[in-house]
Amino acid sequence: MDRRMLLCVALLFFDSANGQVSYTMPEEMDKGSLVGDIAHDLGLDTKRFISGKARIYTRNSEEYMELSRDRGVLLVKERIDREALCKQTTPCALHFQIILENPMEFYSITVQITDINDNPPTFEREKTEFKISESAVIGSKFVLEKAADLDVGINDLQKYELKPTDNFALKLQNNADGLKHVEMVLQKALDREKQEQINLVLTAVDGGEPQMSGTMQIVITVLDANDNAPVFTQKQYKATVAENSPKGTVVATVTASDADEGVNSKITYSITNTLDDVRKLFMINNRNGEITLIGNIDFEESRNFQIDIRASDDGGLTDSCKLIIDVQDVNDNKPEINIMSKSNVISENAEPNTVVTMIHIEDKDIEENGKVQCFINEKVEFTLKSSTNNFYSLVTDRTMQRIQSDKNLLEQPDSPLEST
Ligand SMILES: [Ca+2]
Ligand SMILES: [Ca+2]
Ligand SMILES: [Ca+2]
Ligand SMILES: [Ca+2]
Repeated sequence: MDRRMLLCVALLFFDSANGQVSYTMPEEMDKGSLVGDIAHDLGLDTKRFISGKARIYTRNSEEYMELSRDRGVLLVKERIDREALCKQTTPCALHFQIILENPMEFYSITVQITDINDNPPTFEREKTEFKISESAVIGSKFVLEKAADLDVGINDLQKYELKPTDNFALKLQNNADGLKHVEMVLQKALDREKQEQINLVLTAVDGGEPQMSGTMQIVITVLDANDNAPVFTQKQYKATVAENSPKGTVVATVTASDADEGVNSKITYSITNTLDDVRKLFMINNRNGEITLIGNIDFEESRNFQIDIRASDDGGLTDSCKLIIDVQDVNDNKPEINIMSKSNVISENAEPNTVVTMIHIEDKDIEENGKVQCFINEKVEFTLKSSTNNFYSLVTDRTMQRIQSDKNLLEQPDSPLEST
Protein backbone atom coordinates (compact mmCIF):
# COMPACT_ATOMS: atom_id res chain seq x y z
CA MET A 1 0.00 0.00 0.00
CA ASP A 2 2.75 2.41 0.94
CA ARG A 3 4.65 1.57 -2.17
CA ARG A 4 1.56 2.18 -4.23
CA MET A 5 0.99 5.47 -2.50
CA LEU A 6 4.47 6.51 -3.46
CA LEU A 7 3.80 5.48 -7.01
CA CYS A 8 0.65 7.54 -6.79
CA VAL A 9 2.64 10.73 -6.63
CA ALA A 10 1.07 10.95 -9.97
CA LEU A 11 2.50 12.34 -13.05
CA LEU A 12 0.63 15.52 -13.71
CA PHE A 13 0.14 17.11 -17.00
CA PHE A 14 -1.87 20.29 -17.34
CA ASP A 15 -2.53 21.97 -20.60
CA SER A 16 -4.16 25.25 -19.58
CA ALA A 17 -4.93 26.26 -23.13
CA ASN A 18 -7.12 23.25 -23.63
CA GLY A 19 -8.23 22.84 -20.03
CA GLN A 20 -6.91 19.29 -19.83
CA VAL A 21 -5.38 17.49 -16.87
CA SER A 22 -3.69 14.10 -16.94
CA TYR A 23 -2.77 11.89 -14.01
CA THR A 24 -0.97 8.61 -13.94
CA MET A 25 -1.63 6.08 -11.20
CA PRO A 26 -1.07 2.35 -10.72
CA GLU A 27 -3.92 -0.10 -10.74
CA GLU A 28 -5.23 -1.69 -7.56
CA MET A 29 -5.09 1.47 -5.42
CA ASP A 30 -7.26 1.29 -2.31
CA LYS A 31 -10.64 2.94 -2.28
CA GLY A 32 -10.28 6.56 -1.12
CA SER A 33 -6.69 6.93 -2.34
CA LEU A 34 -5.81 10.37 -3.63
CA VAL A 35 -5.51 10.60 -7.39
CA GLY A 36 -4.85 14.32 -7.72
CA ASP A 37 -5.36 17.78 -6.27
CA ILE A 38 -7.69 18.57 -9.13
CA ALA A 39 -8.90 22.06 -8.09
CA HIS A 40 -5.37 23.25 -7.67
CA ASP A 41 -4.24 21.62 -10.87
CA LEU A 42 -7.05 23.29 -12.79
CA GLY A 43 -6.15 26.68 -11.21
CA LEU A 44 -9.44 26.86 -9.33
CA ASP A 45 -10.25 27.10 -5.67
CA THR A 46 -12.56 24.89 -3.73
CA LYS A 47 -15.19 27.65 -3.33
CA ARG A 48 -15.66 27.65 -7.07
CA PHE A 49 -16.00 23.84 -6.93
CA ILE A 50 -18.78 24.17 -4.38
CA SER A 51 -20.57 27.11 -6.03
CA GLY A 52 -20.22 25.52 -9.48
CA LYS A 53 -21.45 22.12 -8.16
CA ALA A 54 -18.40 20.53 -9.73
CA ARG A 55 -19.13 17.00 -10.77
CA ILE A 56 -17.69 14.26 -12.92
CA TYR A 57 -19.28 13.61 -16.27
CA THR A 58 -18.57 10.28 -17.80
CA ARG A 59 -20.19 7.71 -19.92
CA ASN A 60 -18.52 4.73 -18.33
CA SER A 61 -15.66 5.69 -15.98
CA GLU A 62 -17.55 7.36 -13.18
CA GLU A 63 -17.66 4.33 -10.99
CA TYR A 64 -13.87 4.42 -10.59
CA MET A 65 -13.38 8.09 -9.65
CA GLU A 66 -14.89 10.33 -7.04
CA LEU A 67 -14.70 14.11 -6.76
CA SER A 68 -14.50 15.68 -3.33
CA ARG A 69 -15.88 19.22 -3.84
CA ASP A 70 -14.98 20.28 -0.31
CA ARG A 71 -11.34 19.28 -0.63
CA GLY A 72 -11.08 19.89 -4.39
CA VAL A 73 -9.45 16.47 -4.89
CA LEU A 74 -9.96 13.42 -7.08
CA LEU A 75 -10.16 10.11 -5.17
CA VAL A 76 -10.35 6.45 -6.04
CA LYS A 77 -13.95 5.35 -5.73
CA GLU A 78 -13.54 1.72 -6.73
CA ARG A 79 -10.41 -0.37 -6.87
CA ILE A 80 -9.25 -0.44 -10.49
CA ASP A 81 -8.06 -3.68 -12.06
CA ARG A 82 -6.11 -2.72 -15.14
CA GLU A 83 -6.49 -6.22 -16.56
CA ALA A 84 -10.29 -6.03 -16.33
CA LEU A 85 -10.41 -2.48 -17.66
CA CYS A 86 -8.04 -2.71 -20.62
CA LYS A 87 -6.95 -6.35 -20.96
CA GLN A 88 -3.73 -6.36 -23.04
CA THR A 89 -4.27 -2.85 -24.45
CA THR A 90 -1.72 -0.17 -23.56
CA PRO A 91 -1.79 2.52 -22.51
CA CYS A 92 -4.83 2.09 -20.32
CA ALA A 93 -6.61 5.29 -19.34
CA LEU A 94 -9.86 6.66 -17.92
CA HIS A 95 -11.27 9.66 -19.72
CA PHE A 96 -13.88 11.91 -18.16
CA GLN A 97 -14.90 15.55 -17.75
CA ILE A 98 -15.36 17.79 -14.76
CA ILE A 99 -18.31 20.07 -15.29
CA LEU A 100 -19.07 23.30 -13.38
CA GLU A 101 -22.12 25.54 -13.54
CA ASN A 102 -22.62 29.32 -13.13
CA PRO A 103 -20.89 29.85 -15.50
CA MET A 104 -20.78 26.51 -17.23
CA GLU A 105 -17.27 25.18 -17.77
CA PHE A 106 -15.82 21.77 -18.44
CA TYR A 107 -12.38 20.21 -18.19
CA SER A 108 -11.17 16.97 -19.71
CA ILE A 109 -9.39 14.66 -17.30
CA THR A 110 -7.33 11.63 -18.20
CA VAL A 111 -6.17 9.13 -15.59
CA GLN A 112 -3.69 6.69 -17.01
CA ILE A 113 -3.65 3.37 -15.18
CA THR A 114 -0.26 1.71 -15.05
CA ASP A 115 0.23 -2.02 -14.68
CA ILE A 116 1.52 -3.68 -11.56
CA ASN A 117 2.77 -7.26 -11.62
CA ASP A 118 -0.19 -8.90 -9.95
CA ASN A 119 -0.60 -11.92 -12.22
CA PRO A 120 1.75 -14.87 -12.62
CA PRO A 121 2.20 -16.55 -15.99
CA THR A 122 -0.23 -19.51 -16.01
CA PHE A 123 -0.64 -22.63 -18.05
CA GLU A 124 -4.09 -23.82 -18.97
CA ARG A 125 -3.25 -27.30 -17.68
CA GLU A 126 -1.07 -28.32 -14.75
CA LYS A 127 0.17 -31.39 -16.53
CA THR A 128 0.68 -32.56 -20.07
CA GLU A 129 1.56 -36.03 -21.26
CA PHE A 130 3.50 -37.33 -24.23
CA LYS A 131 4.07 -40.83 -25.49
CA ILE A 132 7.34 -40.91 -27.40
CA SER A 133 9.05 -43.93 -28.93
CA GLU A 134 12.55 -44.64 -27.71
CA SER A 135 13.48 -44.77 -31.38
CA ALA A 136 12.55 -41.09 -31.91
CA VAL A 137 15.39 -39.38 -33.78
CA ILE A 138 17.52 -36.61 -32.33
CA GLY A 139 16.02 -33.28 -33.32
CA SER A 140 12.39 -34.46 -33.05
CA LYS A 141 10.21 -31.53 -31.96
CA PHE A 142 7.27 -31.53 -29.58
CA VAL A 143 5.06 -28.46 -29.33
CA LEU A 144 4.33 -27.34 -25.79
CA GLU A 145 1.47 -25.32 -24.43
CA LYS A 146 2.09 -21.63 -24.02
CA ALA A 147 1.59 -19.80 -20.76
CA ALA A 148 -0.40 -16.57 -20.49
CA ASP A 149 0.20 -13.58 -18.23
CA LEU A 150 -2.58 -11.03 -17.93
CA ASP A 151 -0.13 -8.24 -17.20
CA VAL A 152 1.56 -6.16 -19.87
CA GLY A 153 5.02 -4.95 -20.75
CA ILE A 154 7.80 -6.15 -18.49
CA ASN A 155 5.18 -7.69 -16.18
CA ASP A 156 4.10 -10.00 -18.97
CA LEU A 157 5.68 -13.38 -19.69
CA GLN A 158 9.37 -13.03 -20.53
CA LYS A 159 10.87 -16.50 -20.75
CA TYR A 160 10.52 -20.23 -20.28
CA GLU A 161 12.76 -22.77 -18.57
CA LEU A 162 12.68 -26.55 -18.98
CA LYS A 163 14.25 -28.86 -16.42
CA PRO A 164 15.94 -31.26 -16.33
CA THR A 165 17.66 -30.96 -19.69
CA ASP A 166 19.08 -34.50 -19.97
CA ASN A 167 17.09 -35.44 -23.05
CA PHE A 168 15.20 -32.36 -24.18
CA ALA A 169 16.14 -28.77 -24.87
CA LEU A 170 13.73 -25.89 -25.05
CA LYS A 171 13.33 -24.00 -28.28
CA LEU A 172 11.36 -20.80 -28.75
CA GLN A 173 10.20 -19.82 -32.18
CA ASN A 174 9.20 -16.26 -32.84
CA ASN A 175 6.18 -16.54 -35.03
CA ALA A 176 5.00 -14.02 -37.58
CA ASP A 177 2.03 -13.23 -35.32
CA GLY A 178 4.49 -12.10 -32.64
CA LEU A 179 3.54 -14.98 -30.36
CA LYS A 180 6.25 -17.25 -29.13
CA HIS A 181 5.94 -20.85 -30.12
CA VAL A 182 7.33 -23.18 -27.43
CA GLU A 183 8.88 -26.50 -28.40
CA MET A 184 11.03 -29.09 -26.77
CA VAL A 185 13.58 -30.75 -29.01
CA LEU A 186 15.04 -34.21 -28.43
CA GLN A 187 18.78 -33.82 -28.04
CA LYS A 188 19.76 -37.17 -26.51
CA ALA A 189 18.21 -40.48 -27.53
CA LEU A 190 15.66 -42.06 -25.23
CA ASP A 191 16.10 -45.57 -23.87
CA ARG A 192 13.02 -47.26 -22.44
CA GLU A 193 15.15 -49.98 -20.94
CA LYS A 194 16.91 -47.35 -18.80
CA GLN A 195 14.08 -44.91 -18.11
CA GLU A 196 10.48 -45.62 -18.91
CA GLN A 197 9.08 -42.34 -17.67
CA ILE A 198 10.60 -38.87 -17.78
CA ASN A 199 9.23 -36.01 -15.71
CA LEU A 200 10.01 -32.47 -16.79
CA VAL A 201 8.90 -29.12 -15.47
CA LEU A 202 8.26 -26.20 -17.79
CA THR A 203 8.43 -22.87 -15.98
CA ALA A 204 7.18 -19.58 -17.40
CA VAL A 205 8.63 -16.43 -15.84
CA ASP A 206 7.59 -12.78 -16.12
CA GLY A 207 9.86 -9.75 -15.73
CA GLY A 208 8.02 -8.04 -12.88
CA GLU A 209 9.30 -7.02 -9.49
CA PRO A 210 8.96 -9.30 -7.67
CA GLN A 211 9.15 -11.84 -10.43
CA MET A 212 6.26 -14.30 -10.76
CA SER A 213 6.19 -17.69 -12.41
CA GLY A 214 3.93 -20.59 -13.34
CA THR A 215 4.79 -24.22 -13.98
CA MET A 216 3.50 -27.16 -15.95
CA GLN A 217 4.52 -30.75 -15.42
CA ILE A 218 5.45 -32.70 -18.54
CA VAL A 219 5.22 -36.48 -18.23
CA ILE A 220 6.82 -38.47 -21.02
CA THR A 221 6.09 -42.16 -21.36
CA VAL A 222 8.85 -43.76 -23.42
CA LEU A 223 7.39 -46.38 -25.75
CA ASP A 224 9.32 -49.54 -26.47
CA ALA A 225 11.10 -50.22 -29.72
CA ASN A 226 12.64 -53.58 -30.55
CA ASP A 227 16.22 -52.51 -29.96
CA ASN A 228 17.37 -55.49 -27.92
CA ALA A 229 18.03 -58.98 -29.21
CA PRO A 230 17.35 -62.01 -27.02
CA VAL A 231 20.40 -63.12 -25.01
CA PHE A 232 21.01 -66.68 -23.82
CA THR A 233 22.07 -67.05 -20.19
CA GLN A 234 25.01 -69.16 -21.43
CA LYS A 235 26.79 -69.41 -24.78
CA GLN A 236 27.19 -73.14 -24.22
CA TYR A 237 25.11 -75.53 -22.15
CA LYS A 238 26.03 -79.09 -21.20
CA ALA A 239 23.85 -82.04 -20.41
CA THR A 240 24.16 -85.78 -20.13
CA VAL A 241 21.62 -88.40 -21.06
CA ALA A 242 21.83 -92.13 -20.64
CA GLU A 243 21.67 -94.09 -23.84
CA ASN A 244 18.44 -95.99 -24.26
CA SER A 245 16.57 -93.24 -22.34
CA PRO A 246 12.89 -93.35 -23.24
CA LYS A 247 11.40 -90.90 -25.69
CA GLY A 248 10.02 -87.88 -23.88
CA THR A 249 12.98 -87.62 -21.50
CA VAL A 250 13.76 -83.96 -20.81
CA VAL A 251 17.44 -83.50 -21.52
CA ALA A 252 18.03 -79.82 -20.71
CA THR A 253 16.41 -76.39 -20.71
CA VAL A 254 18.00 -73.33 -22.30
CA THR A 255 16.89 -69.79 -21.43
CA ALA A 256 17.21 -66.47 -23.21
CA SER A 257 15.93 -63.10 -22.05
CA ASP A 258 15.07 -59.94 -23.95
CA ALA A 259 15.21 -56.47 -22.38
CA ASP A 260 12.34 -55.12 -24.47
CA GLU A 261 8.69 -55.50 -23.58
CA GLY A 262 5.57 -57.08 -25.11
CA VAL A 263 5.98 -58.74 -28.49
CA ASN A 264 9.45 -57.20 -28.75
CA SER A 265 10.55 -59.54 -25.96
CA LYS A 266 8.52 -62.62 -26.92
CA ILE A 267 11.06 -65.37 -27.54
CA THR A 268 10.73 -68.39 -29.82
CA TYR A 269 13.30 -71.18 -29.50
CA SER A 270 14.33 -73.47 -32.36
CA ILE A 271 16.98 -76.05 -33.25
CA THR A 272 18.97 -75.01 -36.30
CA ASN A 273 21.10 -78.11 -37.02
CA THR A 274 20.69 -79.10 -40.64
CA LEU A 275 23.46 -81.52 -41.59
CA ASP A 276 22.96 -84.20 -38.98
CA ASP A 277 20.22 -86.25 -37.34
CA VAL A 278 19.88 -83.98 -34.31
CA ARG A 279 16.41 -82.81 -35.26
CA LYS A 280 15.23 -86.41 -35.56
CA LEU A 281 16.48 -87.17 -32.06
CA PHE A 282 15.78 -83.99 -30.12
CA MET A 283 12.94 -81.49 -30.04
CA ILE A 284 12.84 -78.07 -28.39
CA ASN A 285 9.72 -76.51 -26.89
CA ASN A 286 9.63 -73.22 -28.79
CA ARG A 287 8.14 -71.37 -25.79
CA ASN A 288 10.11 -72.57 -22.77
CA GLY A 289 13.36 -73.86 -24.29
CA GLU A 290 12.95 -77.40 -22.95
CA ILE A 291 14.83 -80.02 -24.99
CA THR A 292 13.26 -83.46 -25.13
CA LEU A 293 14.48 -86.76 -26.53
CA ILE A 294 12.30 -87.95 -29.39
CA GLY A 295 14.44 -90.74 -30.89
CA ASN A 296 16.67 -93.63 -29.84
CA ILE A 297 20.23 -92.80 -28.89
CA ASP A 298 22.93 -95.40 -28.73
CA PHE A 299 26.22 -94.67 -27.02
CA GLU A 300 27.96 -97.10 -29.32
CA GLU A 301 26.78 -95.03 -32.31
CA SER A 302 27.19 -91.47 -31.03
CA ARG A 303 28.87 -90.50 -27.81
CA ASN A 304 27.74 -86.85 -27.94
CA PHE A 305 25.58 -84.41 -29.81
CA GLN A 306 25.99 -80.73 -30.47
CA ILE A 307 22.66 -78.96 -30.76
CA ASP A 308 22.59 -75.44 -32.24
CA ILE A 309 19.76 -73.44 -30.74
CA ARG A 310 18.37 -70.09 -31.77
CA ALA A 311 16.21 -67.66 -29.81
CA SER A 312 14.27 -65.09 -31.87
CA ASP A 313 12.04 -62.25 -30.73
CA ASP A 314 8.95 -61.30 -32.71
CA GLY A 315 10.88 -58.50 -34.39
CA GLY A 316 13.36 -60.99 -35.85
CA LEU A 317 16.36 -60.27 -33.61
CA THR A 318 18.19 -63.44 -32.58
CA ASP A 319 20.86 -65.03 -30.41
CA SER A 320 22.29 -68.54 -30.61
CA CYS A 321 23.84 -71.05 -28.24
CA LYS A 322 25.14 -74.59 -28.27
CA LEU A 323 23.97 -77.51 -26.18
CA ILE A 324 26.52 -80.32 -25.85
CA ILE A 325 24.85 -83.55 -24.85
CA ASP A 326 27.08 -86.37 -23.64
CA VAL A 327 25.55 -89.79 -24.00
CA GLN A 328 26.14 -92.01 -20.99
CA ASP A 329 26.98 -95.63 -21.59
CA VAL A 330 24.79 -98.28 -20.04
CA ASN A 331 25.84 -101.96 -19.93
CA ASP A 332 23.88 -103.11 -22.89
CA ASN A 333 26.52 -105.17 -24.68
CA LYS A 334 27.72 -108.71 -23.82
CA PRO A 335 31.41 -109.53 -24.12
CA GLU A 336 32.09 -111.43 -27.34
CA ILE A 337 34.79 -114.09 -27.65
CA ASN A 338 36.68 -114.25 -30.87
CA ILE A 339 38.96 -117.18 -31.52
CA MET A 340 41.72 -115.62 -33.51
CA SER A 341 43.59 -118.80 -34.34
CA LYS A 342 43.80 -122.33 -33.04
CA SER A 343 45.79 -125.48 -33.45
CA ASN A 344 43.62 -128.43 -34.34
CA VAL A 345 46.24 -130.97 -33.41
CA ILE A 346 48.56 -130.92 -30.44
CA SER A 347 51.32 -133.42 -29.98
CA GLU A 348 51.11 -135.66 -26.94
CA ASN A 349 54.65 -134.65 -26.20
CA ALA A 350 53.94 -131.03 -26.48
CA GLU A 351 55.98 -129.01 -24.04
CA PRO A 352 54.21 -127.02 -21.38
CA ASN A 353 53.35 -123.47 -22.43
CA THR A 354 52.67 -124.45 -25.99
CA VAL A 355 50.12 -121.97 -27.36
CA VAL A 356 47.01 -123.74 -28.44
CA THR A 357 44.60 -120.86 -29.14
CA MET A 358 44.66 -117.06 -29.37
CA ILE A 359 41.54 -115.35 -28.10
CA HIS A 360 40.29 -111.77 -28.14
CA ILE A 361 37.37 -110.71 -25.98
CA GLU A 362 35.42 -107.67 -27.04
CA ASP A 363 32.82 -105.67 -25.11
CA LYS A 364 31.41 -102.59 -26.85
CA ASP A 365 30.54 -100.84 -23.57
CA ILE A 366 33.16 -98.68 -21.92
CA GLU A 367 34.92 -98.51 -18.60
CA GLU A 368 33.37 -100.78 -15.97
CA ASN A 369 30.74 -101.96 -18.41
CA GLY A 370 33.41 -102.90 -20.91
CA LYS A 371 35.81 -104.66 -18.52
CA VAL A 372 35.97 -108.36 -19.12
CA GLN A 373 37.49 -111.30 -17.33
CA CYS A 374 38.18 -114.56 -19.08
CA PHE A 375 38.70 -117.89 -17.36
CA ILE A 376 38.46 -121.58 -18.17
CA ASN A 377 37.11 -124.66 -16.45
CA GLU A 378 39.26 -126.14 -13.81
CA LYS A 379 40.71 -129.65 -14.14
CA VAL A 380 41.98 -129.25 -17.65
CA GLU A 381 45.54 -129.33 -18.80
CA PHE A 382 45.48 -125.80 -20.08
CA THR A 383 46.12 -122.39 -18.65
CA LEU A 384 44.70 -119.10 -19.88
CA LYS A 385 47.31 -116.41 -20.11
CA SER A 386 46.41 -112.80 -20.36
CA SER A 387 48.27 -110.39 -22.52
CA THR A 388 47.25 -106.78 -23.10
CA ASN A 389 43.96 -105.31 -24.32
CA ASN A 390 41.71 -108.29 -23.78
CA PHE A 391 43.97 -110.66 -25.71
CA TYR A 392 44.44 -114.08 -24.19
CA SER A 393 46.34 -117.20 -25.11
CA LEU A 394 45.47 -120.73 -24.11
CA VAL A 395 48.62 -122.69 -23.37
CA THR A 396 49.37 -126.28 -22.33
CA ASP A 397 49.77 -126.66 -18.65
CA ARG A 398 51.76 -129.96 -18.58
CA THR A 399 52.73 -132.68 -20.95
CA MET A 400 49.61 -133.84 -22.74
CA GLN A 401 48.37 -137.36 -22.16
CA ARG A 402 45.69 -137.18 -24.70
CA ILE A 403 44.75 -134.83 -27.37
CA GLN A 404 41.77 -132.82 -26.48
CA SER A 405 39.86 -130.48 -28.52
CA ASP A 406 39.74 -126.97 -27.13
CA LYS A 407 36.04 -127.17 -27.61
CA ASN A 408 33.97 -126.39 -24.54
CA LEU A 409 37.02 -125.53 -22.53
CA LEU A 410 36.21 -121.89 -22.44
CA GLU A 411 33.52 -120.38 -20.41
CA GLN A 412 32.15 -117.08 -21.31
CA PRO A 413 31.07 -115.00 -18.35
CA ASP A 414 28.08 -112.82 -18.81
CA SER A 415 28.37 -109.24 -17.90
CA PRO A 416 28.57 -107.79 -15.38
CA LEU A 417 31.17 -110.25 -14.31
CA GLU A 418 30.31 -109.93 -10.64
CA SER A 419 26.97 -111.53 -11.32
CA THR A 420 28.43 -114.79 -12.58
CA1 LIG B 1 -1.43 -6.15 -13.60
CA1 LIG C 1 2.80 -10.80 -14.51
CA1 LIG D 1 13.75 -57.54 -28.50
CA1 LIG E 1 13.41 -51.53 -26.31
